[in-house]
Parts: sequence; structure tokens; C-alpha cells
Amino acid sequence: MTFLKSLATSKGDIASITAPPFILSATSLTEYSKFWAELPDLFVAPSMIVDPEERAVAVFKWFIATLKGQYTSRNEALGSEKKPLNPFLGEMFLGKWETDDEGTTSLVSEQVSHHPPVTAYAIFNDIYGVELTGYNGQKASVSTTTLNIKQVGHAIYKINKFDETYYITLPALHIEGLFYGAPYVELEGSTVIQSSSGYKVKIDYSGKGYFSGKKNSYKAKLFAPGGSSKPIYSFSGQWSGKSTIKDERTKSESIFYDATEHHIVPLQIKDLEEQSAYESRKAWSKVAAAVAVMDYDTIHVEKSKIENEQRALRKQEKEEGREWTRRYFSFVEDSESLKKLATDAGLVPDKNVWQFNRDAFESGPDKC
Ligand code: CLR
Repeated sequence: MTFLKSLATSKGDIASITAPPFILSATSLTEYSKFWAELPDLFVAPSMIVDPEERAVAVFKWFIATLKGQYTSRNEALGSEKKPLNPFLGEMFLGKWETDDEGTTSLVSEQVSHHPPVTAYAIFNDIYGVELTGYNGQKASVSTTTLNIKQVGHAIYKINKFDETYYITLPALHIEGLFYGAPYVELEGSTVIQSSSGYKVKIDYSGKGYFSGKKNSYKAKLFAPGGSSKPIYSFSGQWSGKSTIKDERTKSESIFYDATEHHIVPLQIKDLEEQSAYESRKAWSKVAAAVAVMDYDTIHVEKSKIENEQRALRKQEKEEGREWTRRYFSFVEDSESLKKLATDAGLVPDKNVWQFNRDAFESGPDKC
């Protein structure tokens, strides 16, 4: 009950929610960017497909496959959704996937804003010439027993070979099970994946109480370029389980994807001793150790150390009349081509966006 009250007074600021110890996670939100590419085979697959229609289907398949990790992995590994550590400005999470068939896929995740929290990331595989960049923040609001989260930001998936760009919007979600102390995420609303080729997918999410009655359900439609309201494919099922594809022209149906049969490739991260002080796992290691044994006092002491250090840095910057320099991302005016994609996706385009600076990363100390 104390927890639900704390939720009610949090006024949508996620960081100010005082969660009970068993709901605290030892993982920082900067890590969550990894969920976009834990299936490197599906991440690079679109780059090998010559037909633009089939390529759009492959991009959609990769996207659907990422949802299980993004939204159910805490429940699967830890028994419930958890409250992640609130990243500090400049916090970095770096790693790579090494697989026989795909080679190296790299991840750079950087906390580019602390208040409001915004994480920017880039994931790239040079062998296949694919890159995902994006950023996200959360806006929370509270009703009696649920926490509603709107995601701010978007993701951009690029395939060099076809000079193709996909603009991906992020779904809204809410946290259920709070009253029982067993929180879990349910997605709501929709995602649009708008390709520069003109193909577009609209995905509608629903949970237990809605159209299929099953949790983690979705229905999606893929539209050909030209703006016809008739889809060429439709998809439905559970993103954490099985889904089917239906060709709307031939009416033939088949299994599309089974999330329970696809296994993630764990990200490789440097050993703690080799990490820089601003790297997520290194910076939070004492807090994480305290969370693991639910030592509330130490969690508090170690968190305060980080917070005080950050406050001192901000004070110093203010005195010197400068701002914290982001390592690998800059907040710049969005390009006309991306603004067009956002408009095609049915959004009001952002004026400024967080853009990855690959050269800065390549010449910096964090390449791994
Ligand atoms: C972050 C961006 C990822 C997808 C994602 C998955 C789970 C979300 C997380 C995002 C943001 C923070 C989040 C979390 C689930 C629970 C957590 C909303 C959107 C909140 C802050 C936890 C509140 C405490 C409850 C567990 C009670 O790509």
C-alpha cells in the first residue's frame, strides 16, 4: 500500500517512485537498448532480401522478435518487472555480439539527458551494412492501480545496400499487477514502421482483457506503397509466443514466428576491471551488489554517492557556463528525409533529434 501511495504522489516522475526492495533492479536503463539486437540473425536478415516487399516483412519480423526481450525478460529471469536504476548523465553501456554467421554487431548506449531521462543508442553490423539508431524517454502517469507509460522517441533502422530507412515508433505501455506486488508490462496502442520504400506496417497491441483475450497479443497489417487502405499481409498472435501471417491476396495463412523457439545471443561486455568509471556496470557495481542482497542501507548510501557526484558536476558546469558534452550523440535538427518518414508514419516530426556520431565513436576510447 505504501508503494501504491508513493506511485500516486510520484506525479509521473519515474525516478521518484520509491519501490519496495524486492522490486528494485540492479540493472540500469542504459542497458535496455540491447534488447533491439539480441537476435543478431533477424537483425541483419533484411539486408539479404532483394524484394522490397519481403524485406519489409523481414524488418517487421525482427521488430516483433525484439519485444519478448524488451518487455518480458525481467519477468522471465527475476519473477516480475523491476524498477531499473536511473542512469546518470553521460553513463555508457557498451558491448557486442559475436556470432558465427553475422560476425560483430556493436552496441553503444549513452544517457544523453538525466532530467527528463533520455537514452540514445546505436547498434551496427558493418558486414551486413545495417544500423539502428534511436533514443527514448518515458512519460509516466498514474491511475489507481496502474502505472501508464508513454514512450518518447523513435528508432531508425537503415540498410545501406538498398539505401533504405525504416522509421519505427514506440508503443505505450502500462504496468499491471502492482497491487499484488508482482508487476508486469502490458503493451497498448500501436507501433508504426514506415519504410522509405513506401511499405508501412501498423501494429496494434492488446493485453489479457482485449481482442484475443490472451496477454501480449497483437494484430498487424502491412500496406504496399501508394496509400491503399487494403493491407497485402496481416499478422496476428502473441509477440511472446506464436504468430501467423496471412497473405491478403491469396488468403493463405501460415506460421510467421514463434518467440519460444528463438533464443537470444547474450551481449558480450568487458570485464569490470577493464571498464571506464562512466560505464554502467562499473559505475553501479556497489549498488548492484547491495540490491542483490537487498541491503537497503547500502543501496541508499551508494546511490547517494553517485547522485552527489553528479550534482557537483552540474554545479561546476553551471559556474563555468558550459553544458555537459555528450560523447557520441548530438541533438541536431532532423533531416528532411526523416521528417518526411515521420509524417508518412502519421506523426508530427520532432524538430530536433539525437544523432549518432560514428566517427567520434571510432576515434574515441570506447570502441570494443
Ligand atoms: C525502456 C526502453 C526499452 C523498453 C522498455 C521496457 C520496460 C520499461 C522501460 C522501457 C522503461 C522503464 C519501465 C520499464 C518497465 C518498468 C519501468 C517503464 C520503456 C518502470 C520505470 C518501473 C516502475 C516500477 C514498477 C516495476 C513498479 O526499449
